[in-house]
Amino acid sequence: SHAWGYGPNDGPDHWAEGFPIANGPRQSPIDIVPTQAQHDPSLKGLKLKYDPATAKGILNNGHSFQVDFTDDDNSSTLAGGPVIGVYRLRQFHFHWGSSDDKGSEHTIAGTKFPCELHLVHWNTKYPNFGEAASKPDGLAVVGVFLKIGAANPRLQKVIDALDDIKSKGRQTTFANFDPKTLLPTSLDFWTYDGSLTTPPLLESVTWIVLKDPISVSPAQMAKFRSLLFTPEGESPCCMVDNFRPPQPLKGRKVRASFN
Ligand code: BO1
Ligand code: ZN
Repeated sequence: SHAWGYGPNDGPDHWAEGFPIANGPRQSPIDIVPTQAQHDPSLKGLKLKYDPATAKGILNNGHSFQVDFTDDDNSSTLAGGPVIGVYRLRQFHFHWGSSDDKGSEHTIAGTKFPCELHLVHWNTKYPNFGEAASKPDGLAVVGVFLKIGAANPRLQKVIDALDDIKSKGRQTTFANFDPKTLLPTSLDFWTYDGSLTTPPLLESVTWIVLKDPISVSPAQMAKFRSLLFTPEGESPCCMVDNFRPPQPLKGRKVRASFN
């Protein structure tokens, strides 16, 4: 079957069996080597416009947890940066490790962070997320690293919802939340053409990886790690190490918005 996960028998090394694009030319994540990135002064500033009223729900999908947004109008959008046109926010989610020395998907010159936030947007030149997800310019994902430090009060509303979605398939309402509050002060970024980092691994993502991390405390990370990959009634398996490692660059260029 094509059931996939992060374990020894269904993890990233097995994904190509069901999803041969896993070995394609523009897979994500990658190791970003800042000295190899080219500053591109023609890149525009990122324009993020998020309406807290579009936050809808929070779901444990068995691979991560995601906060979903209504995307039936342009209330919450990304424009500028490397993209042409307007992209709508669909959801955000995280990837993290079992310990603080791993967990991010992108790495910076080999440095791993304990967690990475992904804000997932789709190009409004297509009718919906599903159609956009198969187009080369269909999706734009903003990646934000988390580093261990002070407790992040802007994460607390998300973290306090996790008790209610411990197991796979659980969901609850999540209203009135502005994801812009999760971003660092500087919107300096690297950008490259890549893919979804989970099956179906579609090569449809313009990646926008922010240079500066946000903080998360050890206690906050512990709450992420107390989620379960498993549904109620199965032997509990903690949701940790839900990241794909860096993939071959295969001649792609990474551009920087900053010097
Ligand atoms: S990621 O940001 O590259 N880690 C990523 C990976 C997979 C998805 C999204 C972002 N998957 C898609 C699912 C769709 C779902 C959509 C929005 O996320 O394939 O079925 O509708 O939640
Ligand atoms: Zn992701």
